[in-house]
Amino acid sequence: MSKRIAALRKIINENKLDGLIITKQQNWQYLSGFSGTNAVLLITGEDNYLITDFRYLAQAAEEVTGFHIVKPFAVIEDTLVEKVTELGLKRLGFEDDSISYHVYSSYRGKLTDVELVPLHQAVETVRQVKDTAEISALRKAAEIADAAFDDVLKLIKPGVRESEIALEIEYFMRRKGAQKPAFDLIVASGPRAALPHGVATDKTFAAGELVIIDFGAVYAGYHSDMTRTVVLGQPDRRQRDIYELVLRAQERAIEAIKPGVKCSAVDLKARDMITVEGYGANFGHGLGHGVGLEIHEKPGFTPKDDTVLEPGMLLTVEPGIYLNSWGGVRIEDLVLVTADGYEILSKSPKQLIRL
Ligand SMILES: [Mn+2]
Repeated sequence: MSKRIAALRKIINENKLDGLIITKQQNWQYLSGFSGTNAVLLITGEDNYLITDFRYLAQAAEEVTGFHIVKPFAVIEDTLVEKVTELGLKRLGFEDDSISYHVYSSYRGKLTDVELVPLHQAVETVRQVKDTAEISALRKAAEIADAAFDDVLKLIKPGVRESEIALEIEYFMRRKGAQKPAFDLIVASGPRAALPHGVATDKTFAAGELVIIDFGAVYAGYHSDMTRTVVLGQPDRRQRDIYELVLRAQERAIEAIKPGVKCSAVDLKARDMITVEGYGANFGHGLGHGVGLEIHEKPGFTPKDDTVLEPGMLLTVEPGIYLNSWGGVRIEDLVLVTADGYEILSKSPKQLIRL
């Protein structure tokens, strides 16, 4: 039995369940290996079932081990009801934030003598700690992004559109083996750099502007995430000062990362430094987030997340300062928690690059 299934069995025992249904795509992929888009898993104390539809039967047979693959009669929800009834399960856990009210109501109506127990982020909590196979996929996703950044720098100059840079990065990453970009690429220049999530537009670059580029690759299902801020020409005093402050705050936070430290404490390392310099209100988001099968995962480097770091956790560290109509600076790395500290998986240079 895989470690991942063993962790689920533990959740089943702790909650005194007869079984657990998994309805979130990234969670069924994590547990079974199945990468299709329609499935439900039923994990009992003894056995594992994957129900998918006709389109995916051959794919499931190829990708999945350790599960009975169940052919549906009609829709997968009805097949699940049949299976639960056949196995005589009486207390069934479900994922409370990945099931629609419609589907829940249908189960409620059809499984009249089954107790449905909501579980919150149970598999997501297991997924916080990555194993070696996951880390190597994440490492590769970060490598592809680093290569794309190095490649695209020569194209960033006054008159070029943000969207051309986004397209070039995406094309490069896919040629290097990425399945797709990790999210809609952020290329935000000049005043638009004040938008923390400024997806690339048709705006053209102008001399003297800061440009925030935030992107990642998906490799074998796993996401990378990195941000660099560059300047077109010579930076002025304020651009230099804010860049240096964000960089120092980022490095200070990264240096605090090791097993046993609370996520909130790492956030505070960067936030304190930025606040002391008077820009606390201009850093309005968390310091970072977990990354894996999803671009945003547990845990988070936020003031409220007291999760204790463990080896194998992988998070971004991305402080930023944003000033309306002026622009912004963000620097983001992908950082793995190791047995005695940290390892930075994104390798692109962090000094202010002048183009
Ligand atoms: Mn990020």
